[in-house]
Amino acid sequence: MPHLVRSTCPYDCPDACGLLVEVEGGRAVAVRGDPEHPFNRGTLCPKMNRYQDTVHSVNRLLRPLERVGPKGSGEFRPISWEAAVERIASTWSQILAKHGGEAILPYSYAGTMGLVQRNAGHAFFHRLGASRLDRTICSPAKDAGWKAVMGDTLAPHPDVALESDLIVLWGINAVATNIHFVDRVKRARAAGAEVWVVDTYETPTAALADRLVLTRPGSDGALALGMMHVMARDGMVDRDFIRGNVQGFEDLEAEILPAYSPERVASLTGLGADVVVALARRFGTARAPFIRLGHGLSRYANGAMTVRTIVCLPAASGAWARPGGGCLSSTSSAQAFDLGEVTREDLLPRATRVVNMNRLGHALTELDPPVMSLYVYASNPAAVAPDQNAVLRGLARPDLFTVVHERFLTDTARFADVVLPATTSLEHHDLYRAYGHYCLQRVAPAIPPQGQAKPNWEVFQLLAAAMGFDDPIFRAEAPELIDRLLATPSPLREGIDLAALSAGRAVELHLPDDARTRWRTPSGRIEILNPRLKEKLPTWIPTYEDQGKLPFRLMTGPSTYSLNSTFMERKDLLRKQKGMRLKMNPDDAAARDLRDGRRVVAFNGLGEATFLLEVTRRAPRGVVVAEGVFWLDHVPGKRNVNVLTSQRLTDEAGGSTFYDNRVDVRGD
Ligand SMILES: Nc1nc2c(c(=O)[nH]1)N[C@H]1C(S)=C(S)[C@@H](COP(=O)(O)OP(=O)(O)OC[C@H]3O[C@@H](n4cnc5c(=O)[nH]c(N)nc54)[C@H](O)[C@@H]3O)O[C@H]1N2
Ligand SMILES: Nc1nc2c(c(=O)[nH]1)N[C@H]1C(S)=C(S)[C@@H](COP(=O)(O)OP(=O)(O)OC[C@H]3O[C@@H](n4cnc5c(=O)[nH]c(N)nc54)[C@H](O)[C@@H]3O)O[C@H]1N2
Ligand SMILES: [Mo]
Repeated sequence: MPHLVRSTCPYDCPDACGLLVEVEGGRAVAVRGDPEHPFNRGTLCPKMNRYQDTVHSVNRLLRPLERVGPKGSGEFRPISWEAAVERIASTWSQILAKHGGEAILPYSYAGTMGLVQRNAGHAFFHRLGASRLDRTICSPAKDAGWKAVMGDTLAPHPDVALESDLIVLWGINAVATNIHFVDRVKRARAAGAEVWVVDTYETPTAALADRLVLTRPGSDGALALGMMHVMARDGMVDRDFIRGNVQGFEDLEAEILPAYSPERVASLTGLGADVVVALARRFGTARAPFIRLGHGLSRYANGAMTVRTIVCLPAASGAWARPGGGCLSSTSSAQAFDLGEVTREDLLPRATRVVNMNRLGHALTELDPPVMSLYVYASNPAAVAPDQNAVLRGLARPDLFTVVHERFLTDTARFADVVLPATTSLEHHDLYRAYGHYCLQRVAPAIPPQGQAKPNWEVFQLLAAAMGFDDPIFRAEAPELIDRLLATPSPLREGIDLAALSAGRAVELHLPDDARTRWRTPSGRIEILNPRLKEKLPTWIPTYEDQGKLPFRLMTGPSTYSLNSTFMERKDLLRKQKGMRLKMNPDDAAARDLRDGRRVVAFNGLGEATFLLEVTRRAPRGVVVAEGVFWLDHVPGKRNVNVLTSQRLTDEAGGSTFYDNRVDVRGD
C-alpha cells in the first residue's frame, strides 16, 4: 500500500508549493499538490506534476565520477566516495599550500531553496578561507530598489490582492513563474478587479489582462515617473497619506516630475502620450491598486532605480492605506531566521576576496591571482551564467580543478574533474520558506537516497573531516541545523503552530498587525527621498543597450516548462518547449527574409546561438524573445541564449543584466 508524505517543492520559484508524495516500496510513485497548503491549495504547475520522473530518472547521477576524457567531453569513470573525497582534500591541501585559500572558489545558487542544503557550503568555505561568492544572479537590484523606498518593511501577504480593484502584473510572467498568484488574480477579476500586464512582449500572462502595456525594454522607470507627473498635476495623489507617511514626495514633485511630461515619457517608453495619461488616471483613481512586481525589469543597467521608482507609486496614490492596495515585490525576508547559524561568517579567518557570480567568466579567465579550483553545487553556471563563451573558456582550463555536486550530468558537470551525486529534495531534510508567500515548512525525507547520492550538507561534513576541521558545526546533522534556525528569535515566528511544523505541515508566519502601517525605514516614513543614496530622489537613468547598435533588444524570459536550466532532464517537458526558439515580429522577419520555423543565428560581439525562428505578433518590432535556459548539450552549436548576455552589472548591488543586451539575427 502506498503511503503519503508531505514535502515542499524545492525549486527557485515564489510559490514554494506544498506537495503530497505517494511512496511505495521506497519509491515516489506520484506527486500532487497538498490541498491543505495555504498557498497552492492542492494544485501544481505543469513541471512538478510528475516530479517522480525527475527523482527516479534513468539519467540521475548515482555514483561519484572521475574524469577520463577531455574537459567538457562527459567521459568519466566511477570512483568510490572515499576516493573522491580524498582526491578533493589532497588537491585542495596542495592549492592551499601553494596559492592560499582564495584560489578556491565555491559557486552555488538556488538549485534547491531549502535553507540548510542551499547554504550548506558556507560554513565550510568560510573555514577554508576560500574566495567568497557574491550571489547576485537573480534579485539584488530588485531588492535594493525596494529597500531604497521601503527599508525593511515586509511585503503584503499575496491574498491582499483579492481585495484590490486594479491588479498590475508588472514585469512578471506569472503564468510561468507564479502560477498560484494567478489564481488570486482570477478570483479578484471575477469579483470586479481590472488586470493590467506591463511587459516588453506578449507573454502567456498577457491573456489575463484587461489592458496589456508593452514598454520599451528598461523604460518602466520613466513610465512610473510619467504616471506620477500626471497624478500630481491632475490632483490624484493622496496628500493626506503623504503628509502622514511619506518623505520627499514634494521634492520629487518639484525637482524631478516636471521633466516627465507624458510627451517625454512617450519618447522614452514607446507608448503614446495619451496612453501614459490614461494609465496614470486609471491608477490614480483606483481605490486600491495592487502591483505584483517581477524580476524582469530589474535586470538592466537601471534595474534598481526602475524598481525604486515603481515602488513610489502606491505611496503617491495612498494605496497602502486601503485594503487591497500596495506592492508585492518579494516576501523573502531575512527577518524570519538568523541564517548565520548555518552560514557562519564567524569561521572566516579574515575578509577574503569577493567574486561576483555574474562575472564567473572573468573570474575564471582573468582574475589575478587566479582561481585554481571551483566547487559547484546547486547551480549550472555553464548554462545560466552570462557571457557563456568566457565561462566555458574558464571551465576548459586544464589547470582548473573543478568539482561539481549534481543530480544530473549538466553542462557544468561535463567540465568537472570530480562529479559527486546529489540527492533530490525527496531524499533529504530541509526547512523551506518562500519568496511569494509567508509559509514555512519543515521537510523530512520521503524516500532513501538513490544510489550513492548524498545531500549537500553531508558532503560538506565529509570534506570538513577530510580537511581536519574539527569545529562542532560540522558534526551537527541537518535536522539539528534546522532546530538551530528555529531557535533563533524572530517576531515573525511568534505563536506559529510548532506541532504542525514538526509534523511537516506548512504554517504561515505571523505578520505583525501594523506591518502595513509602520514603515521600517530609518526615518519611519516611506522614503521617496532617501538621503543615504547617491541619487537622493528617484530619477530616470538609461540602460546599457549592450553591444551598441545592433537592431534587436534581446528578451530572455522564463519558460513555462522549465525553471532556469532545471527540468531540462525531462523529455516530456522538453518536447513541450518545441526546441530553443526565438520569437520575432513578422515585419522584422519580412525585412530580413526570414521565415517561421527556419533555423536562425542570433549574434553580437560576445558570441552566437542557433534558434528556431517563431514569427509572431507577440514580439513587438525591434524585440526578439528567447524563453528558457537550455542545456547546451541539447542545442545546435552547443550554445544557449547566455552566449549573448554580458557580464555587466546593475546600477546597485551588482545584479545581472540579462535583459539589457542587443543582437542581430541572420539565417543559418
Ligand atoms: N516556469 C518557470 N518558473 C520560474 C522560473 C523559470 O525559469 N520558469 N524562474 C524562477 C526564478 S529563478 C525567478 S527569479 C522567477 C522570475 O520570475 P519573474 O518575476 O516573472 O521574472 P523574470 O523571469 O525575470 O521576467 C519576467 C518578465 O519580465 C519581462 N521584462 C523584461 N524586461 C522588462 C522591462 O523592461 N519592463 C517590463 N515591464 N517587463 C520586462 C520579461 O519579458 C518577462 O516576461 O521565476 C521563477 N519561476
Ligand atoms: N538568459 C537568462 N539566464 C538566466 C536567467 C534568465 O532569466 N535568462 N535567470 C537567472 C536566474 S533568475 C537565476 S536564479 C539563475 C539560476 O541559476 P541556477 O541556480 O544555476 O539554476 P538552475 O539552472 O536551475 O540549476 C540548478 C542546478 O542545481 C541542481 N540541484 C538541484 N537540487 C540540488 C541539490 O539539492 N544539491 C545539488 N548539489 N544540486 C542540486 C539541479 O540539478 C540543477 O542542475 O539563472 C539565471 N540565468
Ligand atoms: Mo531567479
